[in-house]
Amino acid sequence: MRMINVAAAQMGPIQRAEGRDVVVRRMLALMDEAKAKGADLIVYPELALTTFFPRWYMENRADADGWFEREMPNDAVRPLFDRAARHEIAMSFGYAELTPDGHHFNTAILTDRTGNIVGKYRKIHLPGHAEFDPERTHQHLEKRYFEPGDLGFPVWRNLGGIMGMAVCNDRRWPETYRVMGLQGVEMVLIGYNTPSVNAQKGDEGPEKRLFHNRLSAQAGAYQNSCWVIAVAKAGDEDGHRLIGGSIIVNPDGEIVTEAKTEDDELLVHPCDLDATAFGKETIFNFAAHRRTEHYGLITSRTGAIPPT
Ligand code: CDV
Repeated sequence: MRMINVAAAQMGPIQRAEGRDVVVRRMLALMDEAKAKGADLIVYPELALTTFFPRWYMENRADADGWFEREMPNDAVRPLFDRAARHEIAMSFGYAELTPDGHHFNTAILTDRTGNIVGKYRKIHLPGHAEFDPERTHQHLEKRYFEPGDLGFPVWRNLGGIMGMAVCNDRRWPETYRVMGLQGVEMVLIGYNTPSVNAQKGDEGPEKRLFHNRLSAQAGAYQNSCWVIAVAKAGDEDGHRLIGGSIIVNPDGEIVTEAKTEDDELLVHPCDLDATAFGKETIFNFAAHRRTEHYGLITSRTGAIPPT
């Protein structure tokens, strides 16, 4: 058995006025709890250091730059890196990245047990819109504030396994998991901020949204025979509610633990990476069963074109 004790660190709401110092203190408390419970890896959500700012429209795009990190680690998050190294816990969290040459990404990083960054992923599937949309009950301006990620879906060897990352909306797309599956991924780490109500369909509330969250993560795990760790930022941020429902899903697609609150809440579960082998060697033995000669449309066509 290759066991990794994984801590999914769901975070409750972060208000717009709250600074990174307050947030990092909460993240440290979750990390201490994870250490006390024997965790090897702690996974925090998408945009873990700030409120989910893409809900706020800023006429001048540059006014949003205060939400972005210009280097990683920086002074604000150094305590996280130091504590993780002291506890010998690997960690992953999401943040808004502003590169030295002025590019904006919705990014997640992965460290090893010494606090060294071993992996970086930039969100590829950006939901929402770029301009203010009066038709929506709330704004979702990721297409205004971020560029699509430019790093693909890499995987890394860490803690004796093969790990990949995705960010929020990526989890709804089978391509996300399959590209990592084709690199032998054994564990996919995903943070999310999902509004409790669909901005374009008021009767799609938290129950349906939690169902889609489970459906996406469970399908991705099963169809690629890997663990999926899906971690929410949840609760009421300045009157805008986000779903909780953080889950750890095993390579059979079964949920092994699920968050009960919309607050800071730690789920810890022992994940055996060797449990990924059976599915990878049988029903989802890609080398034996995939028929790439029939998959061309997946990469040659973006939108659906029905027959005339
Ligand atoms: N942060 C996100 O990517 N949120 C989307 C919402 C807009 C649907 C999600 O897929 O959860």
